[in-house]
Amino acid sequence: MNVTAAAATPTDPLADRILDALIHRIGKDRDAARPHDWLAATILTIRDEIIDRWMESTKAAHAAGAKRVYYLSLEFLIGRLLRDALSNLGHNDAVRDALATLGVDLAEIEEIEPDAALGNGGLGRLAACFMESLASLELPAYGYGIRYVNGMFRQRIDDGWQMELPETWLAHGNPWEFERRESAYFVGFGGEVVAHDNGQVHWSPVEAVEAVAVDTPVVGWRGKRVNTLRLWTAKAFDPIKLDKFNEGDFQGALSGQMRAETLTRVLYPNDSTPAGQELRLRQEYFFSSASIQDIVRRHVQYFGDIATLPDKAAIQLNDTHPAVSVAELMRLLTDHHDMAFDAAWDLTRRTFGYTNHTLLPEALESWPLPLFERLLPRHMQIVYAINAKLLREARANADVDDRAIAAISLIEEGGERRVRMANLAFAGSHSVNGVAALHTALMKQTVFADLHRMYPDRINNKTNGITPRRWLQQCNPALTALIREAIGDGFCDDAEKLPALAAHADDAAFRERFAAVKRSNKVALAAYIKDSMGLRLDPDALFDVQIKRIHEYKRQLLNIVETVALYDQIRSHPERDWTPRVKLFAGKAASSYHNAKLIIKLANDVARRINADPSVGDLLKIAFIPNYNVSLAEKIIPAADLSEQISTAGMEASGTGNMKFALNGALTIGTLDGANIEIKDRVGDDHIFIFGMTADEVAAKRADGYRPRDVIDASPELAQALAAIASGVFSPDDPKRYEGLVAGLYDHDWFMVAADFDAFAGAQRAVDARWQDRAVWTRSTIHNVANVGWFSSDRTIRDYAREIWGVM
Ligand code: 26V
Repeated sequence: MNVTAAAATPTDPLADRILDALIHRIGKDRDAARPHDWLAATILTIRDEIIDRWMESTKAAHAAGAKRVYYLSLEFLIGRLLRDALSNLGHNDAVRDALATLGVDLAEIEEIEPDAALGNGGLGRLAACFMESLASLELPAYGYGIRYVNGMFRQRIDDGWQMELPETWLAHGNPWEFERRESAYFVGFGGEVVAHDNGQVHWSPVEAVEAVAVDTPVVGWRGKRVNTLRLWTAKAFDPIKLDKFNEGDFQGALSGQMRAETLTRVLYPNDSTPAGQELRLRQEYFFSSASIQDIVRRHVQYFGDIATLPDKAAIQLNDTHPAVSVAELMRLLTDHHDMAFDAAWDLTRRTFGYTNHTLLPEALESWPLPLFERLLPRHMQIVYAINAKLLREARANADVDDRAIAAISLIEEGGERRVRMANLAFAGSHSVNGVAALHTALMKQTVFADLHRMYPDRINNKTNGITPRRWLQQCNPALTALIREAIGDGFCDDAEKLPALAAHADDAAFRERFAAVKRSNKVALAAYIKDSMGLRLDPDALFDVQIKRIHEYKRQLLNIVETVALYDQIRSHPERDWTPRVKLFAGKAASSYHNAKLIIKLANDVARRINADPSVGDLLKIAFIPNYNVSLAEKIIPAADLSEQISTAGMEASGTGNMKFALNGALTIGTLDGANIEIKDRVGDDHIFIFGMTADEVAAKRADGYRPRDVIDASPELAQALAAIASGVFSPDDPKRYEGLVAGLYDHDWFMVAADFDAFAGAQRAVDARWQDRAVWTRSTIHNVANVGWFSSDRTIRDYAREIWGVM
C-alpha cells in the first residue's frame, strides 16, 4: 500500500478523526505510518463509538435490574473484529471512503488484522457466534474465558507435513481490549482445609495467583447493544522477589511471575487426546473461580442478597471445561456467605445450565482424584458431599441398582479413581442440553442414560446455529446484495425471512445472477490459492470442500480415498463426460495426533501426484490450503459448490460448518449425523446428497462384529484405491508411509470408512450428474439458502433464553 502517495488533504470528518488517532494515539505521522498503524488508528476511531454504546448498554441493564446471562467457555474463536464491528455498526462504506481519501485501502488493512484464535474448532466458534447473537438480541450477557497469549497454533505445510508454529496475535498490541486492574481476584491452589468447631471451614491455599480482567466489547447487529467478553489473565501477586533480586538470583526473583503467567500462556489443543495435564485443570479452575467470584460480586453489589442469584444470573457451562464452577459456587456460598449446604445446592442448581458437545467417551473429562484433591482440597470435599447427596437420592429410587449407582456417581471407581466432570455438571445444573436433535437423543441413550432416568426432565435439545452477520453478510457481500434485491433487507434482521427467496428459484434470470455471484467468489478464492500456493484452479470446475479439524471420525480419509478412486476411473475411462472438480481441504491436526497428521500428508501427497498428471488435466485438482482459521473459512465458504459433511453417523454432535455452507449456496453431501439431519429436513431431500449408514446401523454393525476386510474385498474400486495408497504410488520417496493407515482400515476401521465407501462414491456420481444440469443445480442452491435461516444463532439463543435462562 502506498500511503505516502495519497494526494488530497482530507475533508471528510471521519478521515480527520482517523488521522488524528494515527498522530495522537499511535504517535505516527502520515508519512511514517505502516499498514498496522492505519489498522490501529481505524480501530481506535470506531472504538470510541463502541465504547459509548457499551457504557449505555451496561447502564441500561443495571437500571432495569435485568437478569444477566453468563457464558463460561474455555474457548472463544472470534477471528477478526474490524469488519464485524464496521458491518454491525453500518459504517463499512463511510470508513472505506474515509480511508480512501487518506490513500488507504480498507480491505488491505482488514486483511492484516490477526485472528483471535482462542479456540480449537466448533465449540469455540459457537461461543463466538452466541456472543454476537446475544448482543444482537439485546440480551445483557458476559462471556467469560481465558486471554491466551498464544492461541491456536499457526499451521505450515512443509513437504506435505504439518508444522506447528506459535501463534502471536498480540504481537502488535490489541486495540480492542481494556485491562481492568480493579477487577482482579485471588485464585488459590493446594494447601489445606481446616474445619473449626463452630462448623466453619477454612481453606488455606499454598499458592495463589491474581486473575485480572481484560474486556473486549461485542457489538450486536445495528449496534443496538454492546456486551462484554471478559477474558482473564494471570499475574503474580508479588511480581518480583526483591530479596532474591538483591542476592543476584534474577531467575528466582521472577519465577513467581513466570509461573503465574504460564497459566494463561497457551490454549490446549484439547480435541484429539484428553488433556491429562495438571496445567489444564489449573486453567479450568483459574478461569472458573475468577468468573464465579466476579458474578457473585456483581450480584451482591447490585442486588444485595445472594439468595436471589438464580433470579438475576444464568450461568451456562460450555462443555465440562468450566464444570468446577459448580463446586466453586458451592464453596463461596457455604464458606463465604454462610449458607447451609442444602440451600446452597438448591441455589447452585437453579443458576447453572450445562451444554454437552460430544459423546465420544474418550472426550469426557475426568481428573485423577489425587490430582484434584491436591490442587483443590476444599472442592474435593464439596464434590464428596454433593456425591453423597446425589447417591442417597438415587438409592431412594427402587429400580436403581448398583450398576446404575456406579454410572451416576461423580467418582469413577475401578482402577484409578477419577472425578467425572460431566456428572458434576449434570448434577449441578437445572438444564443439560445437546446441540442437535440426534445428539440429544443419543445423550439420553448412552453417556447420560442413568442420570436421565433419575432426572427425566433435565436433558433438552438446542440445535446449534451460526450468526448470519459474519457467515453471510460479511463474508459474502455479493450474495447479500443479490438477496436484498430479490426480497428486501428484512432478512438482515431476521434470517427466518429468507424463505421468500425460494420464489425466485424458478426464475432463470435470477438463477443466472445467483450463479454469477458464486462464480465471482470462486474466482477470488482461486486468486488467493494461486497467490499463496502457486496452484492454478479453474473457476468453472465444481469446488468440492472439506474444511474442519482433522479427525478420524470426520473422515477426511474417506474423501481422499474416494478422490484416488475417481482418479483411477478418470484415467481408465477418459472418454466419459467427467465433471471437472477441485477438491479443497483445510484443517489442523492436534500435534500429538499421529493419524490425523498422516492424513494431512496423504492429502498433500495425493494432490502432488494428481495435480501433475496431464492425463487428468483440469478434470481433477486437489489443494490442501494451509492454516485453516476463521478468516480462511470466510474466504472459502462463499466459493464452495459442495460441502463435505461425512462423519461416521452418531459421532459429530452437530457441526456448524454444514450450516455456513448451505447458507452460502453450497449443496451438502453428508451422512445422517448431527445437524445434517435437520438441514435435510429443512432444505428437502431433493436438494441434498445423503448417503451411508445411520447412527443405529453403525451401532448395530459394531455390535455384530464388523469385518471391514470382507467389505473391501467386495468393492473393487475401494480395494484398488487402497492398494495404490498402501503400495506407495503417492509416496515413492517412502513407499511404506501409508501401509499402517491402510492396514488399520482392513483390521478394524472403527470409523467405517470401508462400510460407507460405495455409498459415498455413488452419492458423488449423483453430484456429478446434478452438476451437468446447471439450472437444476442452481435451483437447489437457492433452496438451500432460502431454507436454512432457521440455523441462525439468533434462533438458538432465543431458545436458550426462553427455555433455559428465563430471560425472554
Ligand atoms: C474432543 C475430543 C477429546 C478427546 C478425543 C477425541 C475428541 C473429539 C472431539 C472433541 C471435541 C469436543 C468438543 C467439541 O468441540 N465439540 C464440537 O462442538 C460443536 C459445537 O457444538 C459441534 O458442532 C461439533 O459437532 C462438536 O464436535
